Amino acid sequence: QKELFANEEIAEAEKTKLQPPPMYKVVLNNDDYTPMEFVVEVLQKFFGMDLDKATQVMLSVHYSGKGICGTFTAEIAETKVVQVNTYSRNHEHPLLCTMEKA
Ligand code: TYC
Repeated sequence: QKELFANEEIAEAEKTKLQPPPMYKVVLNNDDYTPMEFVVEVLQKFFGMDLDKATQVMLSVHYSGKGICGTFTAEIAETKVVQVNTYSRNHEHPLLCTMEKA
């Protein structure tokens, strides 16, 4: 009985296009040259993190190689990637922001 209702809901969602949009992780990649303070500034400026959260994420990228800044729909994720990479290049830092399917 339960499965029957679940299947009905899935069928209904498909019919009425209620599937959630595909989501993408926006990823910050480590490098040896970008100053830590600049990465913290980027995380605050483009991802709305407070100083503590931005510092945590920056250090996690620094020690592990990569870190997730957030998960967004395709259009928003693409915009974040372009904003971060443009801002970094304008400040002559090699900081690299990428996206991957969540
Ligand atoms: N590894 C850099 C340094 O030691 C800091 C850094 C952190 C760079 C995170 C990029 O995404 C990054 N100055």
